[in-house]
Amino acid sequence: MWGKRDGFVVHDRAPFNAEPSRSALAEGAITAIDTFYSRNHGPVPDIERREWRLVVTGLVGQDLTLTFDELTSRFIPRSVVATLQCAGNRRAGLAEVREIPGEDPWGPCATSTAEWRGVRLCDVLDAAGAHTGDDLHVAFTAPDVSSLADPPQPYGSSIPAAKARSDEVLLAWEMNSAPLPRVHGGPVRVVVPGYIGARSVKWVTGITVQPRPSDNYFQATAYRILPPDADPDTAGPGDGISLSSVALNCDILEPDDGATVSAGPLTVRGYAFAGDDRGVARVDVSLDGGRTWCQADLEPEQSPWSWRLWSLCATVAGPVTITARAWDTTGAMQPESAAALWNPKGYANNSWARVHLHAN
Ligand SMILES: Nc1nc2c(c(=O)[nH]1)N[C@H]1C(S)=C(S)[C@@H](COP(=O)(O)O)O[C@H]1N2
Ligand SMILES: [Mo]
Repeated sequence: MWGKRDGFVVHDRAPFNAEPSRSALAEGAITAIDTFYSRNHGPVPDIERREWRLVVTGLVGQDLTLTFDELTSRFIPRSVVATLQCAGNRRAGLAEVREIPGEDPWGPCATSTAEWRGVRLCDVLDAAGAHTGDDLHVAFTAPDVSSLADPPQPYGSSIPAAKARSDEVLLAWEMNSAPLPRVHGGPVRVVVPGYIGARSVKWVTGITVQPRPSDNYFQATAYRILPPDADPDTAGPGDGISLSSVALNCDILEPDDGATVSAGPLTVRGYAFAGDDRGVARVDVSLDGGRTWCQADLEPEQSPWSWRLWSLCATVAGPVTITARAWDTTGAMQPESAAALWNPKGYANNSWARVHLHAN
């Protein structure tokens, strides 16, 4: 479906929600388009490039409407390698602690990395004479109507103006040098590197500069960390903690959880990602449940907005649990247990990664 390779884990067909297998995601630091996870809250729109329009409004000098040709020719294009990570990535680990009804049990592969090409959002804001001020917000709207929202509404979100004006935030029409596929937001999507995937609005058609965050359901009510005793069905706008930058995270991609491998040397591989203005500084791997640790080799940083793949050669025998944890450039480290992080919507599980295998 949607051009994804065999072996995809499809959580829902409509709306389409699917992640690659661990081994597929491990194939490269840039994720192939047929391997990139996809997260949708409604039907995938079908918009021709020549019909697409972008309207920039709100606190601007003058409303600005751009066609696809105008967007791509009036501003200087640039490319950014950036990782997208869904706030629901690794939710399955939280659901093991306590059930999370109504949300997909994403494994560790609701994250992928691409080279995005587009124009800087700040250049388009400037062309509209957008007001500046770090207390403002830039809201995005899209045409896909989600019946999962309460009440049903088109998808939308917002980011603070300071982030919106940062160089890395793009209006992108290419992914890995190919036209942006429909399922990933073609003709044009927002890419907000370092923030949860939910802010990278696909099929963007509206940008509004405003004094407050978006009141869209997916900004005001969903994608917020509620306290463990809250009822997510009665939570309303503004409840809980709004998610923005991605929490420091890592997981193991090879070997797969539950794998049987030959006893002896084994290469363990995975990813680590630190959101927004932090980087991955170190990844530790333990074969004894966290009593002792070895440092993994980090692949070179592709961009400040990208994950880092890591690997470690270990020697294994019998039943083994491999544990991994990352440290970021501020000296922060992932929390040990998913139990401590459990929240009713199952967001932002960044507890230590574990896979169990048998080596014989
Ligand atoms: N218009 C629109 N944009 C959207 C979504 C959506 O459902 N509709 N899902 C968001 C979420 S939660 C994520 S994680 C990313 C997923 O992007 P992808 O499908 O390209 O991987 O898109 C974001 N942008
Ligand atoms: Mo997401």
